[in-house]
Amino acid sequence: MRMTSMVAGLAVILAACGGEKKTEQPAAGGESAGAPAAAPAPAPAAAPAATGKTHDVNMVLDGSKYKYDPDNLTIQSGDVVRYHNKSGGPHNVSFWADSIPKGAADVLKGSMPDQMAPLEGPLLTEQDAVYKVSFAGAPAGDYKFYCLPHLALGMHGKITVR
Ligand SMILES: [Cu+2]
Repeated sequence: MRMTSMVAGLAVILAACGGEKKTEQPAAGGESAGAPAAAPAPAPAAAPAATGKTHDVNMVLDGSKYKYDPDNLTIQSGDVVRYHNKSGGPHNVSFWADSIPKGAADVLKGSMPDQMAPLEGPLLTEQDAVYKVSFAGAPAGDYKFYCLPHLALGMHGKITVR
């Protein structure tokens, strides 16, 4: 009896593994069963859409300490990070060009709105203003960033893309 269920269990696992397939095709339409897909809108190759989770990072003045909270997080390529101007602003998000993976600068160029300079996000002055950075298509590795007005005061952080 025992043996039988073990074997059955194994078979299920094997089937699950064998059946796995990485489909990167965007599920366009969905209704077009049968009809040969007449080449719908081609997917834009330049800026892949963010498909993953959203992470929140607060930019705060905590006592006399300016910081990102959290200042260290791990995300997946395809995720989005939202930076919130909570207190002690203006704050911004700037990435060090030499502290991001190869190829990341090109991705961030397209996924950081309103850059003041390459890899330098705008200053957020309004309370609760949000700055969104998409990591769609971002290569894996560490992305170190800092707040331009508060770098000297130690306001910096790190995102690890897996
Ligand atoms: Cu700041």
